[in-house]
Amino acid sequence: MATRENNEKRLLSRVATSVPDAQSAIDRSLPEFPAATPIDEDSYFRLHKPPAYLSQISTGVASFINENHGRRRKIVLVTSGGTTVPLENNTVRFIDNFSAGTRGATSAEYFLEQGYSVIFLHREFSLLPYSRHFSHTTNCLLDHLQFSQDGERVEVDGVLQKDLLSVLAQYQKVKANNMLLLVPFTTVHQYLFTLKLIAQELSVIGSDALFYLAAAVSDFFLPTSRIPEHKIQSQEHGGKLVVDLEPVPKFLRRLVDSWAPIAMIVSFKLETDNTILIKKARTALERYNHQLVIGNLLQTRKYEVVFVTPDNEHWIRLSKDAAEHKVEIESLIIPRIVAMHKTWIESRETM
Ligand code: 9Z3
Repeated sequence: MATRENNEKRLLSRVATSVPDAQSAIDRSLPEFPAATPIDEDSYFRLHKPPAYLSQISTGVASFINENHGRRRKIVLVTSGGTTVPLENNTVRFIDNFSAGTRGATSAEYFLEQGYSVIFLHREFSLLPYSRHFSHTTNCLLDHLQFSQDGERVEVDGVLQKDLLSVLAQYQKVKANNMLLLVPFTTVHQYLFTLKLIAQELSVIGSDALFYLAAAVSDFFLPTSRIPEHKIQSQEHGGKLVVDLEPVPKFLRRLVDSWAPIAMIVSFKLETDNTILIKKARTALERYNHQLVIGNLLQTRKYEVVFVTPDNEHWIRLSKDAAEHKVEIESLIIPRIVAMHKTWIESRETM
């Protein structure tokens, strides 16, 4: 088992998504996309080249699913962090978004606590389960380390001792049981291809698979055929930078209809205007016909979310007291989803 885990790790550790693929510089053989027509999901995958490392990810993911499902564990794909849209092939500039991956990394921990195995599809260098507690902004580890009396060892100070003991115990248990697989992405293009691949691999476990799509996915992208190879020069086009983006294909439709038709799918809807949140979440649910949309506002996402299902809307809120005691809203979200997933699996069994 350890060898298999090492093998998965070795394969995935060679994948560096933030390094641009200079080989695939502008490909003029690709037809130009019509500006006004939305690019549908099929043509996106037909007209764009998959990332070169995808077969490595495929091997790692297949082995992880095989082992974990063999141990009768349910598997959740958690997506996390923001996708980028490169403006140049040798990427100097790109469009990004705010997400640090807090929702995804936190949720992954609560799924693991519930006995799920987790494939963590995350923006490279964004927050990770467990290590997130000691990032450079929260509890910078170096600030809590000190030399032992003999100066030969390093010790953790009293402030962090309790937290570190608890996080380390959970992390080591998860590692020893090979329950967490980290898969990186950087661009929206890499995200879409990797999501499709993992969904197809997960289809072998049917309703035991759960999708929890918390990544902040760009709504717009620049087709490969229009990305210049080199850094855009400031004197080009009269000194202006005019970016003409296409809408990202509605990949959720494909996920629900064909990549993972039997799995339970949870997506997030992010808005900043509270008057449209529920309406937008319900539209997404009706359009894609999946099981749950969790609506959240940028401003309050850490304290309240709304579960939108075909026949219900239900707010989950942290009380003031809970928020002050640093209770995480994901500790309320995940047990509810796990219960819904159980019902989903039972309903599929009786079909
Ligand atoms: C979310 O709404 C996540 O909860 C956040 C988490 C990105 C707000 P943080 O990383 O933030 O914890 O700071 N994710 C989904 C965002 C998204 O792109 N949704 C699409 C949409 O709104 C649908 S897939 O249309």
